[in-house]
Amino acid sequence: MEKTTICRLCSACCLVTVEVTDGRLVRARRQSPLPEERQWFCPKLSAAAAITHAPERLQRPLLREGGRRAGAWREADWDEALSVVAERFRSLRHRYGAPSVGWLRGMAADWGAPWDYVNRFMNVFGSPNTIGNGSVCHVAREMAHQYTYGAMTLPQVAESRCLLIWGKNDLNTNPPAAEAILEARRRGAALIVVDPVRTALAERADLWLQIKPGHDGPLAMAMIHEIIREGLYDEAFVRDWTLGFEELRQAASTFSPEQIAAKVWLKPEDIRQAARLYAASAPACLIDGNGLDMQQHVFDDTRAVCMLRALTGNLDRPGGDLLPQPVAARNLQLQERLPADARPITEAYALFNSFHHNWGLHAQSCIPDAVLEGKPYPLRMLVVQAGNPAVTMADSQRVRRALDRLEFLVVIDPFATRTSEFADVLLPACGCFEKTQLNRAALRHNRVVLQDQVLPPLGDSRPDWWIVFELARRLGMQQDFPWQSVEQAIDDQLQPSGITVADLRAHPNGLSAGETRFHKYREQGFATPSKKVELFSPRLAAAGFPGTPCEAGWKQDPVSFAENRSEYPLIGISGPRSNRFTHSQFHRIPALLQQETEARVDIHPREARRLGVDDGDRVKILSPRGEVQMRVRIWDGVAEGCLLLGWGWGETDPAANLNDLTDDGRRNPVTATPSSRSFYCRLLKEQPAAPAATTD
Ligand SMILES: Nc1nc2c(c(=O)[nH]1)N[C@H]1C(S)=C(S)[C@@H](COP(=O)(O)OP(=O)(O)OC[C@H]3O[C@@H](n4cnc5c(=O)[nH]c(N)nc54)[C@H](O)[C@@H]3O)O[C@H]1N2
Ligand SMILES: Nc1nc2c(c(=O)[nH]1)N[C@H]1C(S)=C(S)[C@@H](COP(=O)(O)OP(=O)(O)OC[C@H]3O[C@@H](n4cnc5c(=O)[nH]c(N)nc54)[C@H](O)[C@@H]3O)O[C@H]1N2
Ligand code: SF4
Ligand SMILES: [Mo]
Repeated sequence: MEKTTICRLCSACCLVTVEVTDGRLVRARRQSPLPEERQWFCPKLSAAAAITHAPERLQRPLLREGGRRAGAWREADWDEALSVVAERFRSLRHRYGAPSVGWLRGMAADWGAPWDYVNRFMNVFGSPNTIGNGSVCHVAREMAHQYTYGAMTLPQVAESRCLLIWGKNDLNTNPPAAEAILEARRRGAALIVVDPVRTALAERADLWLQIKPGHDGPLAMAMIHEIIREGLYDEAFVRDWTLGFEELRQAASTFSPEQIAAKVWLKPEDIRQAARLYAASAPACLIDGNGLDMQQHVFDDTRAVCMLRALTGNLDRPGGDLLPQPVAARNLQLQERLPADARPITEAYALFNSFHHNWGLHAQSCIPDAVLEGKPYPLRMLVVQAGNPAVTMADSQRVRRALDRLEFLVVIDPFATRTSEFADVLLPACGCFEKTQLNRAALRHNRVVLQDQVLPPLGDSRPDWWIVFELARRLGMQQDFPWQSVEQAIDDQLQPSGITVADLRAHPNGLSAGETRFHKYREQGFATPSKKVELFSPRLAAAGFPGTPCEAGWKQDPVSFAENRSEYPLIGISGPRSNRFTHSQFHRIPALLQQETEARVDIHPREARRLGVDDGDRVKILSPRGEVQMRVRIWDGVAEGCLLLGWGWGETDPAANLNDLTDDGRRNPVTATPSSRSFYCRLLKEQPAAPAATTD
C-alpha cells in the first residue's frame, strides 16, 4: 500500500509518499515537482523505516519504581499510567494550586493542532503554564515580523530575481525550500548569503557575508544606511505605508558600512554591494532563519532585517515576501477558561506572551527559574512532550538540576532520552507516520494538508492527541473534549473553512482555501496598530523598549560571556543542523551515522596551528558554564577565532552536550532568548592518557 502524508521527522513538514507492507513502513519518498536528478535528498526520510521500527522504540507506558534515583522501571497499561498522572495533576492542584503544574512542548510533535489540545487541556485544568520552545526557535523571530508588518512573511522564491538568505541553511534543513532556491539559481536569480559559516549554500552564492556571529543587527542597519544614503529605497511605499522612516534613518546614521564593517568582520565594500544588489534587483525576497534565533538581540536584529523588505518595497509583492493568508480555523485553546488573575511563570515577558492569538507561551527559560528559584513562584510538576530539554535547552546542567528538583515529571516520547532519566512516568508516543493530525504549518497559509496515519501505532504507543484526550477525560473534562476521534476534532477546528478530514483525504496533496493574493495591504492596511509598516513601534516604545532597532547605537557584544573574553577568547558557534539528524534525535540510527559518528569541532587551519591541534585530535572546549569533548576537524569554512561545534550529540554522548557550554543567564528582554547560538569559550588539547604506573 502507498499513501500520501506529511513527514514530521523534522519541522520541514514535507509531503511524502509512504509504502507500507504487512503493517511495516518499507520506504518513503518525498514528493517533488522536479525531475529526479534535480531533487534534493533527505537522508532522514531514507532512514524512515529504521527510525519508525527502531528497536529502542518505547512500546509500553513505564512507571518509576522505588524513587527516581533507583532507576527501576515497571511496565504498566495505559489505564494505570494515565490514572497515576491524573492523580498527580489533582493532588498538585489541591496542595499548591493548578499553576504549580507546567507543560513543556518541544518541536517534534508539531506546533499545530496537538499544541492547541494541550493548551485547551491546561487552560481548563487551571494552569497558564503551557510553554513551547519558541524563544530559541522561530517564535521570537516571528514576533519581530509581526511587530513590523503584522505577520511572518513567506519568501516567493520562484519569481524572485534576488535571494538574500540570512542565517538559514535550507540545503540541510528544508529540501523543498532548497529545491526552490537551487531552481532560482538555475534561472539566474542572484544569491546573497549572510552566514558565519561557508555552508553549501554560501559556496553557491554571488556574495557571501561571513559575519561575526551574533552581529546581524549592525549589519542590517548598515545595509539600511546604504540603501537610504544611495536613495535605493522605494519612495512611494515608504511614504504611503511606513511609520517612522525618519527615526530609522536617524538610528541607521551611525551604522555606515565604513563604521561598522570591521566590527562585524566584513569589508565595507561587501556590505555596500550586498545592499545595492538586494535593493536594485526587484523583486527580491529575503529568507531569514535560525541563525538569527538564539541570539540575545534576536528581536531587534530581526526587526532590522524585516525593515529591509519594507524599504525595498518587496512586501506582499510577487517575487518578494508574501504576507500569509491563514486558513480560517477555530481557536480551540479556551484561554477564556483561565481565571482572570492567572499569572504565568513567564509573566516578565508580557508582550511575548500575548503577541499572537494562539502561539501561547514560549519563554521556556522561565521553567528552571520557577523550579529552582521559585521565580515568580514554584513550579513543582512538569509534563515534557516531544522535547529533550536536558540536551536542547541552554545551560543544560542547570536544566538537569531543575528536572531533578521537580516533585513529579512526566515525559511523552517515542524514545527514552536524557530527559526521561528524570521522569517518574514515561508515556510512549507513536511516531509521525502512525497518527493523523492537522499541522499548523498547513494552516499558516491558504493550503491545508493532512498528516494522515499510514501505519498502526507500534506496540502500545499512542498518538499525542489520544494521550491528551484520555488524560482530559480522567480529569473530568469530557464536556470540553467531546471528540471521539481526532477526525472529529479536526473537523471541528476547520469548520470555519468548510474543509473536512474527508475532503483532505480525498485530496491528499492538499486543498486550497482560497487564491493567493498580493498587495493585500492596499485594501486593508498592515495588521499593526497603525496599519502601516512600523519602522518605529509606538507599542514597543510605550512598553519601555527601543521603538526602532539600534536607536541607542552600537550595543555591547551580544555573544555570551563577553565579560570573560580574556579567559575565553574564541567564539563557539552552535553548528548548523546536519541533514541526518533532528536536534538530539536519530543519533542511534546506524544508517544515519555512517558519515558522521561523533561530535566534531571545526577549526580554521591557522587557528588550529595557533592552538597546536591537528585533525582528529580529541579536545576539550570550556566555557564559564562547563565543558565538552569533541574531535577536531580542520576546515577553512569557519573564520579564525571561531569554533564550530557539532549540534545535538548530547543524547548519545553526554560528554559532547553542547548546551553544557551555553548561558541562560542573560536573555532578550522581550522574548527571553538566551545567546545559545554564539558564546565565548576556550579550547584545551586533551592530554593522552598517562601510561599506567608500574611498581617493580
Ligand atoms: N545550543 C543550541 N541549542 C538549541 C539549538 C541549537 O541549534 N543550538 N536549537 C534549538 C531549536 S531551534 C529547537 S526547535 C530546540 C529543539 O529542542 P527539542 O524539541 O527538545 O528537540 P529534539 O531533540 O528534536 O527533541 C524532540 C523529542 O521529541 C521526540 N518525538 C519525536 N516525535 C514525537 C512525537 O510525535 N510525539 C512526541 N510526544 N515526541 C516525539 C523525540 O524522540 C525527541 O526526544 O533546540 C534548541 N536548542
Ligand atoms: N536536518 C534537520 N532539519 C531541521 C532541523 C534539524 O534539527 N535537522 N531542525 C528544524 C528546526 S526546529 C529548525 S528551527 C530549522 C532551522 O533551520 P535553519 O534556519 O536553516 O537553521 P540552522 O541550520 O541551525 O542555521 C542556519 C544557519 O545560520 C548560521 N548561523 C549561525 N550563527 C549565525 C549568526 O550569528 N548569524 C547568521 N546570520 N547566521 C548564523 C548557521 O551557520 C547556519 O548555516 O530546521 C528545521 N529542520
Ligand atoms: S526534511 Fe526530511 S525529515 Fe524533514 S520533514 Fe522533510 S522528508 Fe521529513
Ligand atoms: Mo527550531
